[in-house]
Amino acid sequence: MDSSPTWWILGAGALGRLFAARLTTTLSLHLIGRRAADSPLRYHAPSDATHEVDVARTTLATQALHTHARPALVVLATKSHATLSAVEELAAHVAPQTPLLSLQNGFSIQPRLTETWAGPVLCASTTEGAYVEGDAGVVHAGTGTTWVGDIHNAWPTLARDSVYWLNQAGFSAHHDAAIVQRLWHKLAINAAINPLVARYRIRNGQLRDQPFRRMVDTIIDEIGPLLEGESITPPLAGWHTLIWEVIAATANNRASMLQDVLAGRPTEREAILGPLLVAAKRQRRTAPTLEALYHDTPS
Ligand code: KPL
Repeated sequence: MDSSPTWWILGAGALGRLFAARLTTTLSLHLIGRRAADSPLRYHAPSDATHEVDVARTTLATQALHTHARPALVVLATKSHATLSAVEELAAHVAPQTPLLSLQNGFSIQPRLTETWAGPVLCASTTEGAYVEGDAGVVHAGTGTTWVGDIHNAWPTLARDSVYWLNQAGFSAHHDAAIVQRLWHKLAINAAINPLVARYRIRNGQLRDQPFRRMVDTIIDEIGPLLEGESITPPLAGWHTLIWEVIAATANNRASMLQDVLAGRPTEREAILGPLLVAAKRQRRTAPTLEALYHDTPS
């Protein structure tokens, strides 16, 4: 294994900063955002300790980036809707075969990148929780697990290498040969939680109260058969148990879509609800609850 490969992280939001703060301890790492900065990242660990971490923060156009080694892998940490344009811009700066690791939510960008990017496209599904604090801070709100694989299971060695470096950096990461299942399960969780909490501006745990509880159950009743129609295996304990367990575990969270709405940013409506509506159409099923949710969610 390469003693210290160079990785770039594209996107300096919460996950980009979190991955950068940890990976910079074991890799040669560049965090690429819209602005370059000299100041260190402030990493607020789950233990409550705050560390100043020296991370090279730069932009794609920065000369400093070009004097360094080309990346062995680029982690895509942009929001789903910003990823295609970011990758188009990236293409001018890296070798065409450079492996990508997509951290995006939903199941929209991953198949598109897999079809169009010349090099390997790995996908990750992570339950790490983080939010940004100011220009240079990231709060690691909850430790989780990260699974890495690729849609056609064509790059198991590369996926395992990436997992190795993630674990070296202190994450709990695993290779998943069935990452597509994992991504759809996460999509189901996000679809049942994010649009409702964003619309009603509530924390995840408040979904346990009426009238939200009933709304969540109705959404799950519609999502389950749709996913099974896409050959997605239901979780062992069933969709309701999986989703209510996540709601309980993240009760105090402001979900990412609520954070986006509160900050006036675009939401991931397309990436999360879009694939479900496409599946409904493909399967010739009606999905009135998801249709309504889509229309009531800001884009
Ligand atoms: O992934 C999440 C998100 O905020 O996007 C959940 C699981 C809903 C936790 O907040």
